[in-house]
Amino acid sequence: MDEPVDQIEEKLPEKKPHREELTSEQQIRRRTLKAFAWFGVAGVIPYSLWKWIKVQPKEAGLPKVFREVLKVNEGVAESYFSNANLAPTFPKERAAKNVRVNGRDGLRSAIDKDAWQLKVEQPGQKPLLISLDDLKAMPKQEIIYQFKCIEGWSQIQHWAGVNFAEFVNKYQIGKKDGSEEWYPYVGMKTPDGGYYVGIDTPSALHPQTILAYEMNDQPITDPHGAPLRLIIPVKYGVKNLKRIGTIWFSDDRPRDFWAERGYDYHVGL
Ligand SMILES: Nc1nc2c(c(=O)[nH]1)N[C@H]1C(S)=C(S)[C@@H](COP(=O)(O)O)O[C@H]1N2
Ligand SMILES: [Mo]
Repeated sequence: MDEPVDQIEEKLPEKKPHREELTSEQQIRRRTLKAFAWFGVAGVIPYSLWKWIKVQPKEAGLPKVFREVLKVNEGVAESYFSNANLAPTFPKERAAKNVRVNGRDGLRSAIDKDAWQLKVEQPGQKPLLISLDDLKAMPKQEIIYQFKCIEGWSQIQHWAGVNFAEFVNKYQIGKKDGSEEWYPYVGMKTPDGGYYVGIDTPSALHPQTILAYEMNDQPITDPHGAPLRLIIPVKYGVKNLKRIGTIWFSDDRPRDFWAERGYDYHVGL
């Protein structure tokens, strides 16, 4: 469902009117396309990303994410930048059949997958418990992309699950009580606490971040993190936590298994 940029442009009026004559929707569209051009993102804006941009809060008529991106250009700050970049995707045939397994921390004890529930915590609020069926009832998003481990291997893999930004939107989590302000960090850990990661919220909200329950069109197997794992293409493998037990939002940087062992905290691509 990719909508090429020139198709978007075709929908603009033939004769280019002055800015004052453009509707605000058209202006946002133009400025958004310009913001993309700034970063040299070539050719195509996937339709899913376009939809995502349109629902972002606006600041001075420009979706906030691009306002933030432009601030980066102005030399101010930082990681919303990654939201303008999409990991390249591949046709299904390219996906590996024998998916590599790496890392069993937090997976060594058995879990009862039928009893499993995702716990979501947020400061000052009662934890939410969400079942796999609740997640499966949401729209399914697939991705076939090159998964990269910091140890030097990579593989084209096929995952599917729930878009993380849609998930937080549905459950109305991630923002500080009664405000539009996001908690800066998301933490995730296995049910036994044996593996844990911290992620900056903008990366978690990147349109390709998924809470995955399928690999190669099948339920995820135990060594790959059944019943639910994180797939976050803007980060190296280490952040793609398998067997999620708890997700929480916080002001403080959550503990991170590999950061505690000397890796860079953000390990972004
Ligand atoms: N629970 C848990 N998740 C984890 C790990 C781990 O040891 N335990 N290893 C990480 C690392 S380093 C990588 S490269 C990927 C590997 O995912 P895979 O086994 O599905 O290839 O999982 C990540 N998530
Ligand atoms: Mo890894």
